[in-house]
Amino acid sequence: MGNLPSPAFAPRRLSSAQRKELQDKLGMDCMQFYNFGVCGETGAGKSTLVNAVCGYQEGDPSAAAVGHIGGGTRHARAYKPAKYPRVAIWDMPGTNHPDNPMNTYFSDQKLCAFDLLFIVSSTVRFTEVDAKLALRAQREGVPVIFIRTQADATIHNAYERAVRSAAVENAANRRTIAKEVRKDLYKAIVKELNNIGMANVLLFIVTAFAFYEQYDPELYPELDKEQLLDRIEALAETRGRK
Ligand SMILES: Nc1nc2c(ncn2[C@@H]2O[C@H](COP(=O)(O)OP(=O)(O)O)[C@@H](O)[C@H]2O)c(=O)[nH]1
Ligand SMILES: [Mg+2]
Repeated sequence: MGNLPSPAFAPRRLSSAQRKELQDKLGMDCMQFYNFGVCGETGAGKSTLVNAVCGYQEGDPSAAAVGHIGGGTRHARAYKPAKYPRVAIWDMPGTNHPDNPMNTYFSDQKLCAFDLLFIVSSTVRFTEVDAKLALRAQREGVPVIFIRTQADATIHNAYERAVRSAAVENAANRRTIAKEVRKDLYKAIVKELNNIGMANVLLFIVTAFAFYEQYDPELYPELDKEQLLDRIEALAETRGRK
């Protein structure tokens, strides 16, 4: 499903005055960096995913704060992973935050200036706000990729259910269950995306924990980790070319 989002050159959409304003107000460099915006509800797992992509370990002073109940990220903030020199990945405020009214979120957060938006969810359903945001982004020419994160929890639940019903006997079957869960999630989310008129967008199913070297592949299967990182790298490289 989905094609490579065309490497839209966001700066073309912006006047030099707008670029200057973005630089001055947000510290956003539209010329040298490929700016990814990570959007979604508070609690979806945006900050955790930003840290995972950047390779920040728990407690790293550079890392985005995680799990701030009720608060969450109030202002957009850029993180620059050392391994991708042209990438700025922005942890955006929750799309359901009371301080961020949904009908002005797109313009308030200057989403037009981003090269690509990730819409992150930890459930099968995307909220109305996220769906609207994605549609608006498409209309404005900003490519969107959907990410279903926290899939490890879904896999764990399915595994526990299977163990209780004696459908599995040993941990080796966890991999089989992970594959089935991924397939089911994919199917269910693609259906959802079709329902909201977003057929033909990319979807990645991930767990943030699999981005770390010390992860246990039995507990946290890789899922679409490599595909997501490859995509980030490939898109960011387009920024370096004339
Ligand atoms: N099991 C699991 N938990 C996660 C994952 N990603 C995030 N979480 C947890 O979900 C909660 C919310 O994550 P956070 O990154 O703060 O969400 P945000 O509000 O969207 O930035 C935290 O308790 C995280 O530890 C994941 O991939 N797997
Ligand atoms: Mg956050």
